[in-house]
Amino acid sequence: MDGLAALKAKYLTAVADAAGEAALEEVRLSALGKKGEISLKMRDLGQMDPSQRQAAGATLNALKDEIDAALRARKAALGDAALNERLRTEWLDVTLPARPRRIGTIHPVSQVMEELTAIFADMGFAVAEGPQVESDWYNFDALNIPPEHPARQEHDTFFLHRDPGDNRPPHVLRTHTSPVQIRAMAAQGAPIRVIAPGRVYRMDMDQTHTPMFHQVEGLAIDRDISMANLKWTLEEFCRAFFEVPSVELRFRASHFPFTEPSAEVDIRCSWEGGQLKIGQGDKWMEILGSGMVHPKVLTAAGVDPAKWQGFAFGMGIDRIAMLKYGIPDLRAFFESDLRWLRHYGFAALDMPDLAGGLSS
Ligand code: 2U9
Repeated sequence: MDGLAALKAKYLTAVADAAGEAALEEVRLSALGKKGEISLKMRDLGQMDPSQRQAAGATLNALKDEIDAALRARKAALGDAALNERLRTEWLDVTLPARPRRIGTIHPVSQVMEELTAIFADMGFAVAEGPQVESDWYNFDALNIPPEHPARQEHDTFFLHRDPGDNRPPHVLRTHTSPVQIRAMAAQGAPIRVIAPGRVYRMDMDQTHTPMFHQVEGLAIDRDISMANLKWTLEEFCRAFFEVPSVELRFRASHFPFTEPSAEVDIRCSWEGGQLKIGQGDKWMEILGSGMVHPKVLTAAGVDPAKWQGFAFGMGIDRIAMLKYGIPDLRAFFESDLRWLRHYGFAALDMPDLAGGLSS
């Protein structure tokens, strides 16, 4: 049994040098495995005579036990080191605040309503609200829209069902938010400055029209309000809303039953590479309608047109939302597609205000 001391030194060194559990297992196999060096020496004992075998057997067994013990100790040490390394790297600070997770988003229409409310509030306009089901008096008569006017026809307006013989005046889904302002004037009188944002309904459905859409209308009545005040107000609004340093508006004579004179308003813009720029360029785009409130409308709302006068305007919220945020398809607004909402929606709690930059 020569060389046992060398064998012992070789394996104890190999055990100490094993860098990981796999290397250690290789050392175990080459020493104590079925064909390992120590195991083969054990097998050789069979060829020895009994006296030699007894002495060599005891030495070999002691060597085997010693290597086995070294292997176990090294294995335990490697296990401890691996655990310590995991404990060092895989830690969790349970005192950290929870990760914010967006549960939902603010619809572009809601965002734009908040934005225009902030802008007009800054100019002294209050928000007025009213019913979406209106009597035809508030929706049409009070606004100087005569019975034969096309907007009153069955195919443009949603009329509520009436049983045969029920002769109460018809009710409609409001076709504009103007009745809200009739109610506000009737309740508050003049002077008054309000905007009326909200849902309106018209029997129309194609690429650019949905049967329900959103409008904002504005009304300012005082002793000496003029078209000049209207123009300044609309310019201020457009500059703040489109977040550009300056805008230019162009008034084109038009006709509405509820305003006299009436004007459609275009904004200077450019279209380059499919990109709309507001405030510069050589194109004009219609964005709203406006005018001086018709004396008959003031009278219907209980305001004396000999003492008071003022302007009104109206615009489509969905359309200005599409223009500002580059949203191509109107109909997607009302499809409740979560992917669309996540893409075009706004973070909750990001309330627009003028000081903080409206949509930043
Ligand atoms: C009262 C008196 C007058 C509101 C006005 C317009 C012109 C107008 C359209 C814009 C696009 C409707 O959404 S749209 O299709 N509106 O052109 N609206 S003046 O005039 C009023 C409102 C209330 C008491």
